[in-house]
Amino acid sequence: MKSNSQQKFDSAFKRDVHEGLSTFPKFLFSKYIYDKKGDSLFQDIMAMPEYYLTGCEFEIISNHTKTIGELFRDKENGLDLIELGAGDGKKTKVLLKYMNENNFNFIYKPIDISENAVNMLSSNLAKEMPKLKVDAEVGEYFEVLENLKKFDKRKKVIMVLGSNIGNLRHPQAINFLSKLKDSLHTDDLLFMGFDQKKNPQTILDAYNDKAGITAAFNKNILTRINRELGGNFDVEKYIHWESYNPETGTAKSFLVATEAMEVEIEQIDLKLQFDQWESIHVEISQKYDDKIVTWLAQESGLEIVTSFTDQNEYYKNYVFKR
Ligand code: AVI
Repeated sequence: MKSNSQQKFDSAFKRDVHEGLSTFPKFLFSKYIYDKKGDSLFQDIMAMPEYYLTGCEFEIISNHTKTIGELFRDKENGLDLIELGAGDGKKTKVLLKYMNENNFNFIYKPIDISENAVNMLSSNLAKEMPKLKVDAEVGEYFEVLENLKKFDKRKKVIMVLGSNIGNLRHPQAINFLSKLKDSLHTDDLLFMGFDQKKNPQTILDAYNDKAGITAAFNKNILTRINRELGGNFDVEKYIHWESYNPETGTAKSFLVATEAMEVEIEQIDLKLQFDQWESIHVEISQKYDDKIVTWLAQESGLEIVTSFTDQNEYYKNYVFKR
């Protein structure tokens, strides 16, 4: 077998899995949870009573539809409404409906890494709002950001909902926000959801539901490695473990080996040894407050225009400009 540095992989998935599992402590990137099964488990998570994020953002958008919509409006040339990580579009539809009914001249451009999600959303919108102009795209955020440059002709509003930014560490989040800033012109806006710091128990419950849906969601990454990379993880022998640090606002999820095990992943030529209780770090879900968001904005060259919150102040949507 070649040494790590000499090994060449024909996909980012192979390279990342090899790197993450050859390192100590072991880690995997949460974006790889999302295959067809992962998408469907995430839909189930969003419908769980413990996962308050979706309901809070829906409440915010529903209670402030007009104010948000009118911030987006451009009377002269219309606008392009670009949504990164659109998912099922449930929350966005409230805004789309308002904009449609109030004669906004706009194109809705949903972008998601999941082809499945994009196809479902497009056919859904075609049925529910036949007059809406939709131009959907499948892709990774950063690749798509490059393509955004072609939307330079008129006002552009970029939306990133669901506190998706929370799955990035602060340096990556600043990098992401900076790239978004680079694609904004003076009148363009960025509308983004940030889950807020709150009672740590509420956060732990959201990521550690009793029905075990979040556990199944995280373990899906091992199932995917087994299926796509010829791995032999005994998935049942790992438990899902959630932690939340109220000082930093970081929720972290781990998969923990309940016994010492050997694992082989054929396609990346990797033999692994797990000690009993050894962990794989799978995901971070960062929680924010105004101080952190203000700092992130400053570091990225963005200015906060305004923000909207729900009754419990669990969640906030911020509007930024460059
Ligand atoms: C997509 N992302 C913002 C979710 C979150 O809250 O971090 C993913 C998730 N992981 C477990 N539950 C939900």
